[in-house]
Parts: sequence; C-alpha cells; structure tokens
Amino acid sequence: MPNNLTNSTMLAVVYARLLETRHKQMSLLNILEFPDPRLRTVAKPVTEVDDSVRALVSDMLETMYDAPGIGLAATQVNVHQRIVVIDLSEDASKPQVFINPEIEVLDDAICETQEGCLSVPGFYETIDRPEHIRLKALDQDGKPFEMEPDGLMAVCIQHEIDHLNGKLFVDYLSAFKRDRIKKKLEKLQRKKN
Ligand code: K1U
Ligand code: ZN
Repeated sequence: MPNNLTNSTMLAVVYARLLETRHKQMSLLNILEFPDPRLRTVAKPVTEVDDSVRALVSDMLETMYDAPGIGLAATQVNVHQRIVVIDLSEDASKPQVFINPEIEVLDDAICETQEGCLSVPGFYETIDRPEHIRLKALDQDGKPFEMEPDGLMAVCIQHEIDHLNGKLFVDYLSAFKRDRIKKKLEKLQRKKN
C-alpha cells in the first residue's frame, strides 16, 4: 500500500479488501437440478491450475457445505471443467480437491450404496459400483497425486466423475423409476418458479 495515504484512506482500503475477501468466501453457486439438459454436458480437462480454478474450488466447497453435501462436481454448478470437491468429515475439516480425476477399476468387487445427489434433491437409491479403484488427479496446486480409495470415498468419486461425463445416478435406474423421479422434480420446479 502506498505510504502517502491518510490513516482513514488506509483503513478504508483495508476494510474494502476485508469485505472483498469475506464476499469471496461466501460465494454460493446455483446447483442445476435434474432434468436440466446442462447436466448432460461432458466437461473439458483443466489445462492450467491457476487462481481462477482455485477461486472456483473455494466457491464449490462453500456451495457443497451449504447444501449440505459430501461432494460436488463443477458440472452441477454449470461450469464444464473437470473439477470435483469432496469432504467426508463430519465437521467440514477435510476438503479434498480433484482436478482432471481419472480412475482405473482394480478388480471385480462391487459395493452397493444408497446414493443421493444434490442435483436430484430428495431421492436416494441403491446403486452398484466397483469397490476397488485407483484414482489419479491433480491437487489445487496442480500437483499430481494417486490414491486407492475404498468405501464411501470410492463411491463418491465415481459419482462425481459421472457428473463430469454428463451422467447421473438416476441413469442406473429403470426407465420407469427415472421417469417417476423426473416428473416429481419437474412438478416441484414448476411450483418454485
Ligand atoms: O454429487 C452430488 O450430488 C453430491 C452427493 C454425493 C454423494 C452422496 C452419496 C453417495 C454418493 C455421492 C451428496 O452429497 S448427496 C447428500 C448427502 O449424501 C449428504 C448430505 C448431508 C450429510 C451427509 C450426506
Ligand atoms: Zn450428484
């Protein structure tokens, strides 16, 4: 900050920066809901992990905690880049960021989990997915990492990568069940608008 400013001008500048920071920390994004066709967009790989990507990650985390949810893919907030956030802790203390995530299925084991989706609010269904996977991604500094998640983390990252590919958990259900969910959500959306 230039040193020829008066105290009150400096205070005003500091206050404005504080407000800006606070505002940035509180940016809640709109979550698209099924059957919005934008949820079917295939997201593009991130080419550079820069400050704009980190700002989006921060807004996605705020949005996920506010919802509340345990995961969120950029597709769900109408940003079509391959970015996912997950936090499985009970106190929002373990945010994890996955940029350009890729998985490899390690064996034939399948796990059955009751899944929900912030883009399909109010509906929970049992879905089968591979249990053992290897995951490769970039962190929020653009550094590559690998892990072999299991349990809920393995399920959640597969659910989020499906979002990046334009796929929803309702696509694993029968056409009858999916259509019933679609009609119920459309009715609720008409009431809201
Ligand atoms: O991607 C999303 O829509 C988020 C989704 C992730 C998910 C949940 C369960 C199985 C697979 C993937 C959710 O977070 S739904 C909400 C939810 O599960 C939850 C909400 C509050 C507390 C605990 C869980
Ligand atoms: Zn979802």
